[in-house]
Amino acid sequence: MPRALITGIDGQDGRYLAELLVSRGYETFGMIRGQNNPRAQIVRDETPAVELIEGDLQDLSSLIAAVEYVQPDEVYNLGAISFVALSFRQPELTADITGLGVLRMLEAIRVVGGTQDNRVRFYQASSSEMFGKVRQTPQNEETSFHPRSPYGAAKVFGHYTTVNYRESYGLHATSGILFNHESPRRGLEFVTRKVSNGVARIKLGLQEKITLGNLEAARDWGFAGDYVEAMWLMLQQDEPDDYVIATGETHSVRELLELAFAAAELEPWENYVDSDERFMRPAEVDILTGDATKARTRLGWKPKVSFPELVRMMVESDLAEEARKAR
Ligand code: F7E
Repeated sequence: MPRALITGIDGQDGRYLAELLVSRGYETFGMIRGQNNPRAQIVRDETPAVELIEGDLQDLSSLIAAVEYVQPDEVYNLGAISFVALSFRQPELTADITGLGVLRMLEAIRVVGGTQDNRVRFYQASSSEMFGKVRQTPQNEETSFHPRSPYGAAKVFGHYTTVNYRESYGLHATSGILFNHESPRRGLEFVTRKVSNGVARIKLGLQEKITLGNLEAARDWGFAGDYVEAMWLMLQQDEPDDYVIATGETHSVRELLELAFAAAELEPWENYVDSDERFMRPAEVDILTGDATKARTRLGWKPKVSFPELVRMMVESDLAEEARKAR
């Protein structure tokens, strides 16, 4: 039975990836931080076969202990401060967890001997936020980085550190540069879920308006369930590499609003949405479009869920969930 260790198992991607690995016969371990972390219960309920272990990306000795205990064939490093807006308010914490955390995880693997004969395969959750103020469109694996937030800068550090461990120690270290990916499991702080949840609550008479920031921002939004499949495929390759994972389609926050309100038959959306400075960022990533040709040709990966399907899935899920809570 192959053995996998996932950091950030209690996040959106960790939960989808845990389900995928368990269904493929992996003995799956998930790292949980903090004392009595309430999110651990969600993972236990969804994937009882997963063994949860304590550990923290800020604490190298805990990572060494985790790698020693699990003896993993594959490590997926998904743990991070992942909310870009928060990274402006807590830049040092973001650099420490999202950036240095990658270095610590790689060191733990090296110290425990995982670099010998490529014994451990490592996946780093890199991000399209590294492209930031984009140098070319669409963005692929060769596009230069220009991060626009402490989060983006920390991800660039993590990305190059992963490449460096591949080149220095021959570690099977792969970096997946994933564009935005969403689902009903997305945190309420991210724009897609803030909108789908707000639409559901307005429909049910629980809320009057949604207050957002920059409505002109545009993203290449895919479905998280499709994207964890790409992570797994990357680690099944003989050689480690970097891969962009994206749909190749870009939509604005306005288009998201149009589709989400239409899915609940609330129109026009302008009646229910405000924009407020509070939700603007000191520097913004205006538009992202990914070119996943390499993933398509080498991994045989392509997204299955379209943007309208994704938005409908999220609104329907929030409608059901909010109605259940209101009963
Ligand atoms: O913002 C704009 C906001 O917070 C998307 C993370 O998973 O994807 C995510 O980062 C856009 C931005 O995601 C609101 O200004 C407008 O332009 O949903 P988001 P993100 O910043 O793109 C990348 C790939 C990651 O790696 C990150 O970890 O929407 N926007 N009004 C708003 N965004 C939020 N959150 N809230 C608003 O009210």
